[in-house]
Amino acid sequence: GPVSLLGIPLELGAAEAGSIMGPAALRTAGLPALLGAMGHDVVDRGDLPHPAPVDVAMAADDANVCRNLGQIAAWTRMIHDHAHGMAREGGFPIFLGGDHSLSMGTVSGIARHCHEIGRDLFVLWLDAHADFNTPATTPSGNMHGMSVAFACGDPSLRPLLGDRPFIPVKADNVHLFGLRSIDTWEREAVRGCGIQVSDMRDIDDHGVSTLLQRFIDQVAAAGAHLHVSLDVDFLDPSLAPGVGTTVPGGATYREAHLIMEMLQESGLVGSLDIVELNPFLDERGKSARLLTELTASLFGRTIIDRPARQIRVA
Ligand code: DIR
Ligand code: MN
Ligand code: MN
Ligand code: MN
Repeated sequence: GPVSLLGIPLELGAAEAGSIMGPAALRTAGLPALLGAMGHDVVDRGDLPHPAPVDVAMAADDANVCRNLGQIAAWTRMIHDHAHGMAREGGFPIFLGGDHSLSMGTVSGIARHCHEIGRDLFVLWLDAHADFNTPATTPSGNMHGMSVAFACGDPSLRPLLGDRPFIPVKADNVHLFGLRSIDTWEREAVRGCGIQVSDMRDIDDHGVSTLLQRFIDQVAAAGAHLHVSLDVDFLDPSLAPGVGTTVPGGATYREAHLIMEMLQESGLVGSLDIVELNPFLDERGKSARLLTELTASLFGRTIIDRPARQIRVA
Protein backbone atom coordinates (compact mmCIF):
# COMPACT_ATOMS: atom_id res chain seq x y z
CA GLY A 1 0.00 0.00 0.00
CA PRO A 2 0.95 3.66 -0.21
CA VAL A 3 2.83 5.81 2.27
CA SER A 4 0.00 7.79 3.82
CA LEU A 5 0.74 11.18 5.42
CA LEU A 6 -1.57 12.75 7.98
CA GLY A 7 -0.88 16.21 9.42
CA ILE A 8 -1.87 16.68 13.08
CA PRO A 9 -1.55 20.39 13.96
CA LEU A 10 -1.75 19.95 17.71
CA GLU A 11 0.12 21.99 20.32
CA LEU A 12 -2.22 21.90 23.32
CA GLY A 13 -0.34 19.04 24.95
CA ALA A 14 2.90 21.02 25.22
CA ALA A 15 3.92 23.96 27.38
CA GLU A 16 5.09 26.09 24.49
CA ALA A 17 3.08 27.12 21.41
CA GLY A 18 4.39 26.52 17.89
CA SER A 19 4.15 22.81 17.09
CA ILE A 20 0.81 23.59 15.44
CA MET A 21 3.03 24.61 12.49
CA GLY A 22 4.93 21.31 12.48
CA PRO A 23 3.06 19.56 9.65
CA ALA A 24 3.43 22.59 7.36
CA ALA A 25 7.17 22.82 8.07
CA LEU A 26 7.70 19.14 7.30
CA ARG A 27 5.92 19.60 3.97
CA THR A 28 7.94 22.75 3.24
CA ALA A 29 11.13 20.82 3.99
CA GLY A 30 10.06 18.46 1.23
CA LEU A 31 9.20 15.27 3.11
CA PRO A 32 6.33 14.17 0.82
CA ALA A 33 8.24 15.14 -2.33
CA LEU A 34 11.40 13.31 -1.28
CA LEU A 35 9.55 10.06 -0.54
CA GLY A 36 7.83 10.42 -3.90
CA ALA A 37 11.13 11.02 -5.69
CA MET A 38 12.49 7.85 -4.04
CA GLY A 39 9.77 5.92 -5.86
CA HIS A 40 7.24 5.51 -3.06
CA ASP A 41 3.54 5.90 -3.71
CA VAL A 42 2.73 8.86 -1.41
CA VAL A 43 -0.75 10.02 -0.43
CA ASP A 44 -1.00 13.23 1.60
CA ARG A 45 -4.31 13.35 3.46
CA GLY A 46 -3.77 16.94 4.59
CA ASP A 47 -4.27 18.14 8.15
CA LEU A 48 -6.89 17.09 10.68
CA PRO A 49 -9.31 19.87 11.68
CA HIS A 50 -9.40 21.23 15.23
CA PRO A 51 -12.15 19.41 17.14
CA ALA A 52 -14.43 20.91 19.79
CA PRO A 53 -13.59 19.85 23.35
CA VAL A 54 -15.40 16.83 24.80
CA ASP A 55 -16.40 15.81 28.32
CA VAL A 56 -14.05 13.32 29.91
CA ALA A 57 -15.23 10.95 32.63
CA MET A 58 -12.05 11.29 34.68
CA ALA A 59 -11.74 11.60 38.46
CA ALA A 60 -11.91 15.31 39.35
CA ASP A 61 -8.51 15.33 41.05
CA ASP A 62 -6.91 13.90 37.93
CA ALA A 63 -8.90 16.05 35.51
CA ASN A 64 -7.87 19.22 37.31
CA VAL A 65 -4.15 18.70 36.73
CA CYS A 66 -4.40 17.85 33.01
CA ARG A 67 -3.97 20.98 30.90
CA ASN A 68 -6.46 21.30 28.00
CA LEU A 69 -8.00 17.95 28.93
CA GLY A 70 -11.26 18.29 26.97
CA GLN A 71 -9.42 19.32 23.83
CA ILE A 72 -6.73 16.67 24.12
CA ALA A 73 -9.43 14.02 24.60
CA ALA A 74 -11.23 15.23 21.46
CA TRP A 75 -7.99 15.11 19.46
CA THR A 76 -7.10 11.68 20.88
CA ARG A 77 -10.43 10.17 19.80
CA MET A 78 -10.26 11.73 16.32
CA ILE A 79 -6.62 10.68 15.81
CA HIS A 80 -7.40 7.17 17.09
CA ASP A 81 -10.19 6.79 14.53
CA HIS A 82 -7.92 7.95 11.69
CA ALA A 83 -4.96 5.82 12.79
CA HIS A 84 -7.16 2.76 13.14
CA GLY A 85 -8.68 3.35 9.70
CA MET A 86 -5.31 3.98 8.05
CA ALA A 87 -3.85 0.83 9.60
CA ARG A 88 -6.82 -1.20 8.38
CA GLU A 89 -6.43 0.13 4.84
CA GLY A 90 -2.85 -1.13 4.75
CA GLY A 91 0.07 0.95 3.58
CA PHE A 92 2.39 2.88 5.82
CA PRO A 93 0.94 5.76 7.90
CA ILE A 94 3.21 8.68 8.81
CA PHE A 95 1.73 11.07 11.36
CA LEU A 96 3.16 14.58 11.09
CA GLY A 97 2.91 16.47 14.39
CA GLY A 98 2.12 18.29 16.40
CA ASP A 99 3.07 17.66 20.01
CA HIS A 100 3.61 14.17 21.44
CA SER A 101 0.14 13.90 23.01
CA LEU A 102 -1.00 12.99 19.48
CA SER A 103 0.62 9.57 19.99
CA MET A 104 -2.12 8.65 22.44
CA GLY A 105 -4.36 8.49 19.39
CA THR A 106 -1.92 6.98 16.91
CA VAL A 107 -0.62 4.19 19.15
CA SER A 108 -4.07 3.26 20.48
CA GLY A 109 -5.51 3.24 16.96
CA ILE A 110 -2.72 1.05 15.61
CA ALA A 111 -2.98 -1.19 18.71
CA ARG A 112 -6.68 -1.68 18.07
CA HIS A 113 -6.03 -2.74 14.50
CA CYS A 114 -3.22 -5.09 15.53
CA HIS A 115 -5.53 -6.65 18.11
CA GLU A 116 -8.21 -7.18 15.46
CA ILE A 117 -5.84 -9.03 13.16
CA GLY A 118 -4.14 -10.93 16.00
CA ARG A 119 -0.77 -9.29 15.58
CA ASP A 120 1.47 -8.15 18.41
CA LEU A 121 2.54 -4.48 18.59
CA PHE A 122 5.92 -3.13 19.65
CA VAL A 123 6.71 0.57 20.08
CA LEU A 124 10.11 2.27 19.75
CA TRP A 125 9.96 5.63 21.57
CA LEU A 126 12.86 7.83 20.40
CA ASP A 127 12.79 10.66 22.93
CA ALA A 128 14.85 12.52 25.54
CA HIS A 129 11.86 11.98 27.86
CA ALA A 130 9.95 8.93 29.06
CA ASP A 131 6.49 10.49 28.56
CA PHE A 132 5.39 8.14 31.34
CA ASN A 133 3.77 10.68 33.66
CA THR A 134 0.19 10.29 34.81
CA PRO A 135 -2.14 12.83 36.40
CA ALA A 136 -0.78 11.60 39.74
CA THR A 137 2.91 12.09 38.86
CA THR A 138 3.06 14.99 36.39
CA PRO A 139 4.96 18.06 37.58
CA SER A 140 3.69 20.16 34.66
CA GLY A 141 0.19 19.00 33.74
CA ASN A 142 1.30 18.87 30.09
CA MET A 143 -0.25 15.88 28.41
CA HIS A 144 2.58 15.29 25.93
CA GLY A 145 4.43 13.93 28.97
CA MET A 146 1.76 11.21 29.48
CA SER A 147 1.52 9.44 26.10
CA VAL A 148 3.42 6.26 26.98
CA ALA A 149 1.53 5.86 30.26
CA PHE A 150 -1.74 6.17 28.34
CA ALA A 151 -0.67 3.73 25.61
CA CYS A 152 0.36 1.16 28.24
CA GLY A 153 -3.08 1.34 29.84
CA ASP A 154 -2.85 3.70 32.82
CA PRO A 155 -6.40 3.51 34.23
CA SER A 156 -6.59 7.18 35.21
CA LEU A 157 -5.95 8.24 31.58
CA ARG A 158 -8.21 5.61 30.00
CA PRO A 159 -11.28 7.96 29.90
CA LEU A 160 -9.51 10.08 27.26
CA LEU A 161 -10.60 7.55 24.64
CA GLY A 162 -14.27 7.61 25.69
CA ASP A 163 -16.21 4.57 24.49
CA ARG A 164 -13.73 3.39 21.87
CA PRO A 165 -12.24 -0.07 22.40
CA PHE A 166 -9.01 0.42 24.27
CA ILE A 167 -6.20 -2.06 23.64
CA PRO A 168 -3.20 -1.31 25.86
CA VAL A 169 0.31 -1.96 24.59
CA LYS A 170 2.29 -4.39 26.77
CA ALA A 171 4.90 -2.42 28.70
CA ASP A 172 7.44 -5.17 27.84
CA ASN A 173 6.93 -4.33 24.16
CA VAL A 174 7.81 -0.64 24.56
CA HIS A 175 11.39 0.58 24.33
CA LEU A 176 12.30 4.09 25.49
CA PHE A 177 15.43 4.95 23.51
CA GLY A 178 17.58 8.04 24.10
CA LEU A 179 16.20 8.85 27.55
CA ARG A 180 18.03 11.60 29.47
CA SER A 181 15.35 13.55 31.33
CA ILE A 182 12.89 11.94 33.70
CA ASP A 183 10.79 13.33 36.56
CA THR A 184 11.03 12.00 40.13
CA TRP A 185 7.79 10.01 40.33
CA GLU A 186 7.88 9.17 36.66
CA ARG A 187 11.16 7.36 37.28
CA GLU A 188 9.56 5.17 39.95
CA ALA A 189 6.76 4.28 37.58
CA VAL A 190 9.17 3.38 34.74
CA ARG A 191 11.22 1.20 37.08
CA GLY A 192 8.23 -0.76 38.23
CA CYS A 193 6.47 -1.56 34.97
CA GLY A 194 8.76 -3.71 32.78
CA ILE A 195 9.21 -1.16 30.02
CA GLN A 196 12.54 -1.39 28.18
CA VAL A 197 14.91 1.56 28.49
CA SER A 198 18.10 2.51 26.69
CA ASP A 199 19.15 5.78 28.23
CA MET A 200 21.99 7.89 26.85
CA ARG A 201 24.46 6.21 29.19
CA ASP A 202 23.51 2.81 27.77
CA ILE A 203 23.99 4.24 24.29
CA ASP A 204 27.43 5.59 25.30
CA ASP A 205 28.42 2.19 26.71
CA HIS A 206 27.04 -0.15 24.05
CA GLY A 207 26.26 1.94 20.99
CA VAL A 208 22.90 2.20 19.21
CA SER A 209 23.64 -0.76 16.94
CA THR A 210 23.82 -3.41 19.68
CA LEU A 211 20.92 -2.02 21.68
CA LEU A 212 18.60 -1.53 18.74
CA GLN A 213 19.41 -4.88 17.09
CA ARG A 214 18.42 -6.65 20.33
CA PHE A 215 15.03 -4.96 20.21
CA ILE A 216 14.56 -5.56 16.48
CA ASP A 217 15.26 -9.25 17.08
CA GLN A 218 12.46 -9.36 19.66
CA VAL A 219 10.03 -7.72 17.24
CA ALA A 220 11.05 -10.11 14.46
CA ALA A 221 10.66 -13.15 16.73
CA ALA A 222 7.15 -12.02 17.62
CA GLY A 223 6.26 -11.32 13.98
CA ALA A 224 4.93 -8.03 15.29
CA HIS A 225 4.08 -4.60 13.92
CA LEU A 226 6.66 -1.99 14.98
CA HIS A 227 5.48 1.57 15.53
CA VAL A 228 8.19 4.24 15.77
CA SER A 229 7.50 7.48 17.61
CA LEU A 230 10.21 10.07 16.90
CA ASP A 231 10.29 13.09 19.22
CA VAL A 232 12.53 15.85 17.82
CA ASP A 233 14.20 16.24 21.23
CA PHE A 234 15.67 12.73 20.84
CA LEU A 235 18.24 14.50 18.66
CA ASP A 236 20.96 16.67 20.07
CA PRO A 237 19.80 20.32 20.24
CA SER A 238 22.76 21.43 18.11
CA LEU A 239 21.28 19.41 15.23
CA ALA A 240 17.60 20.00 15.97
CA PRO A 241 16.92 23.23 17.84
CA GLY A 242 13.29 23.39 16.67
CA VAL A 243 11.62 21.90 19.74
CA GLY A 244 10.33 23.41 22.98
CA THR A 245 11.98 20.87 25.30
CA THR A 246 15.60 20.55 24.21
CA VAL A 247 17.90 18.50 26.47
CA PRO A 248 21.69 18.52 25.92
CA GLY A 249 23.49 15.30 25.09
CA GLY A 250 21.12 13.85 22.53
CA ALA A 251 21.59 11.52 19.60
CA THR A 252 24.20 12.49 17.02
CA TYR A 253 23.61 12.78 13.29
CA ARG A 254 25.27 9.41 12.65
CA GLU A 255 23.43 7.67 15.48
CA ALA A 256 20.08 8.93 14.24
CA HIS A 257 20.73 7.83 10.66
CA LEU A 258 22.05 4.46 11.80
CA ILE A 259 18.82 3.86 13.71
CA MET A 260 16.73 4.70 10.65
CA GLU A 261 18.85 2.50 8.39
CA MET A 262 18.66 -0.44 10.79
CA LEU A 263 14.90 -0.02 11.06
CA GLN A 264 14.64 0.03 7.27
CA GLU A 265 16.72 -3.13 6.95
CA SER A 266 14.55 -4.88 9.54
CA GLY A 267 11.48 -4.47 7.35
CA LEU A 268 9.38 -4.45 10.53
CA VAL A 269 8.32 -0.81 10.86
CA GLY A 270 4.68 -0.30 9.93
CA SER A 271 3.92 3.23 11.15
CA LEU A 272 5.70 6.40 12.25
CA ASP A 273 5.05 9.53 14.31
CA ILE A 274 7.23 12.61 13.75
CA VAL A 275 6.43 14.87 16.68
CA GLU A 276 7.26 18.01 18.64
CA LEU A 277 8.73 19.97 15.73
CA ASN A 278 8.28 23.64 16.63
CA PRO A 279 9.12 25.71 13.52
CA PHE A 280 8.87 28.94 15.54
CA LEU A 281 11.98 27.82 17.45
CA ASP A 282 13.81 26.28 14.48
CA GLU A 283 16.82 27.81 12.74
CA ARG A 284 16.02 28.32 9.07
CA GLY A 285 14.36 24.93 8.71
CA LYS A 286 17.33 22.99 10.06
CA SER A 287 15.32 20.60 12.22
CA ALA A 288 12.57 20.08 9.64
CA ARG A 289 15.21 19.27 7.03
CA LEU A 290 16.97 16.77 9.29
CA LEU A 291 13.68 15.03 10.06
CA THR A 292 13.05 14.78 6.33
CA GLU A 293 16.50 13.25 5.77
CA LEU A 294 15.95 10.76 8.59
CA THR A 295 12.60 9.75 7.12
CA ALA A 296 14.34 9.16 3.78
CA SER A 297 16.79 6.83 5.55
CA LEU A 298 13.89 4.97 7.14
CA PHE A 299 12.39 4.56 3.67
CA GLY A 300 15.48 3.09 2.13
CA ARG A 301 17.85 5.83 1.11
CA THR A 302 21.45 4.68 1.55
CA ILE A 303 24.79 6.21 0.65
CA ILE A 304 25.44 3.34 -1.72
CA ASP A 305 23.45 0.14 -2.26
CA ARG A 306 23.81 -2.36 0.55
CA PRO A 307 23.24 -6.10 0.37
CA ALA A 308 19.63 -6.92 1.25
CA ARG A 309 19.17 -8.26 4.78
CA GLN A 310 15.96 -9.89 6.02
CA ILE A 311 13.80 -7.48 4.01
CA ARG A 312 10.11 -8.27 4.30
CA VAL A 313 7.53 -7.12 1.83
CA ALA A 314 4.47 -5.64 3.56
C1 DIR B 1 8.13 16.52 31.41
C2 DIR B 1 8.49 16.96 30.00
N1 DIR B 1 8.54 15.15 31.64
C3 DIR B 1 6.63 16.65 31.67
N2 DIR B 1 7.98 16.06 29.09
C4 DIR B 1 8.16 16.07 27.75
O1 DIR B 1 6.14 17.78 31.62
O2 DIR B 1 5.96 15.65 31.88
N3 DIR B 1 8.85 16.89 27.06
N4 DIR B 1 7.56 15.12 27.05
O3 DIR B 1 9.07 16.77 25.73
MN1 MN C 1 7.96 13.05 23.79
MN1 MN D 1 -8.97 -2.73 12.28
MN1 MN E 1 10.67 14.71 24.56
